[in-house]
Amino acid sequence: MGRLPTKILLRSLILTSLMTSKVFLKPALALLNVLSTSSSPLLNADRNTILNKLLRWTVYNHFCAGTNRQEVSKTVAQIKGIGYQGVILGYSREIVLDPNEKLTRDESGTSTYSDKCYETVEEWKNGTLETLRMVEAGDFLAVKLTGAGPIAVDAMVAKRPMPEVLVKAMDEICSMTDQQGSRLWLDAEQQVLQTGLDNWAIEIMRRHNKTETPLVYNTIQGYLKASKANLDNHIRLAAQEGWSLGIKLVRGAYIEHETRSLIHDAKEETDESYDLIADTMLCRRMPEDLKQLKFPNAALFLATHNAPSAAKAIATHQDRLLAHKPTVLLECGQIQGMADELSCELVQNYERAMEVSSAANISVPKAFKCMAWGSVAECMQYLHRRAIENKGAVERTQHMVNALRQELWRRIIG
Ligand SMILES: Cc1cc2nc3c(=O)[nH]c(=O)nc-3n(C[C@H](O)[C@H](O)[C@H](O)COP(=O)(O)OP(=O)(O)OC[C@H]3O[C@@H](n4cnc5c(N)ncnc54)[C@H](O)[C@@H]3O)c2cc1C
Ligand SMILES: *[C@@H]1O[C@H](CO)[C@@H](O)[C@H](O)[C@H]1NC(C)=O
Ligand SMILES: *[C@@H]1O[C@H](CO)[C@@H](O)[C@H](O)[C@H]1NC(C)=O
Ligand SMILES: CC(=O)N[C@H]1CO[C@H](CO)[C@@H](O)[C@@H]1O
Repeated sequence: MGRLPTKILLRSLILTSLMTSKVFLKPALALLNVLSTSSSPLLNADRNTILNKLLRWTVYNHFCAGTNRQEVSKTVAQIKGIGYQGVILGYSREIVLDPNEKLTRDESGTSTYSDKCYETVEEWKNGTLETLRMVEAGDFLAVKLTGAGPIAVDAMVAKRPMPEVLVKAMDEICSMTDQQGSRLWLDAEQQVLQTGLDNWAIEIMRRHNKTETPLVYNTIQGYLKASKANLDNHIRLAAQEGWSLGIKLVRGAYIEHETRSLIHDAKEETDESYDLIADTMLCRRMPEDLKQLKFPNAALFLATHNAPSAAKAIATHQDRLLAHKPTVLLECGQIQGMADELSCELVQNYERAMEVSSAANISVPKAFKCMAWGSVAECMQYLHRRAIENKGAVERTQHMVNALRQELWRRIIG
């Protein structure tokens, strides 16, 4: 952690320490919940300047990349200065439409989406393209398809094919991303949306698979009982149809809002599921009934703060490379403001490996930091989710505090 600027180190230490305290976390979570759902102007962080400043100095600056292009560029430069090989940037804005504005009736009396709904798709596309321009070649764009509003959400829930207006928007986003030398991933959502979203993600990968390394990644949530079968389905389609498969693997962030029976009963089972999916990709294992097919071109992005999971996957990847066995491209990433001790270790391992080897056959994965941008009010939902996540990982948060403390002490005496 010697790489972190002292200012960031201090802010992280204070905030992360507070987050290990139940006395602080409980009211803070309640407050964030109110702030992220209230429609009162007084509680709107973009209108109430005192609230805005307060949030910025505390949680916002710790977890978010900035409110405009200038601020985001500064954060991205700082992150890369620490040594990360790249960033993943997402736009936090979630457009909420007045239900009365959603539908209009045409002459025949059938209701269709209003112009406002189509404008929302365009606004979302513009915001996503603006986000893309804030990152560089080698970086990722995080795309949240639900941000496109009711036209997207309704079709996703009903598991209908992607509406034409969205297909066009995604084609434009994908081709701009490709031109820039970046890649993109689709964030995973709750189950009511995810089946539809998986189908769309497959459709998008099918259309934009042109290169050996995928341009588009879909997210698989290891906490779901059906996640391995879902992965196998992705592998089967990619192998049969000849497109390259990008998988971003997470455990899953919606346990508190999800139908509990869909999720593994115990944390240990989620851990096993996560490691099995990573292993399947890294060892290029075809599903049992498709052994005659060749494993598709594929890449794995390991999105986790769990050190044992990261260590296992990295070891498997390395063993295979050293034994000259085929594997897939592996990269790792953590969220800004979280698990810095793991991130810094990954960065250091990468740099050490670079010293003795060339980039062409380096056997250590690149390390990324994932962040969101948007106005303070726009980021409240995102911040609320981060706080919930910290509540569920007090032990690891304590681990991060210890590492930060040690580093601060080293600087004081050294
Ligand atoms: C770069 C990045 C991108 C991400 N993008 C997304 C995304 O698009 N969609 C999304 O949903 N999440 C996303 N996440 C969040 C992720 O799903 C996890 O919530 C978070 O990373 C914590 O899991 P962990 O792997 O770090 O490990 P840990 O902290 O070891 O695991 C915590 C996770 O285990 C699972 N779990 C906890 N208790 C139980 C239990 N009793 N039974 C079963 N399972 C349990 C839950 O999934 C919980 O989040 C992302 C995370 C990262 C780092
Ligand atoms: C989106 O961007 C285009 C081109 O910059 C602009 O003409 C259009 O007005 C924007 N639309 C919305 C809804 O912001
Ligand atoms: C790196 O690759 C080159 C050729 O591709 C090979 O000759 C060399 O042995 C490799 N180095 C390591 C450390 O694997
Ligand atoms: C279905 C499809 O378009 N498949 C193409 C995917 O890309 C490879 C090249 O990487 C082509 O050979 C396939 O025809």
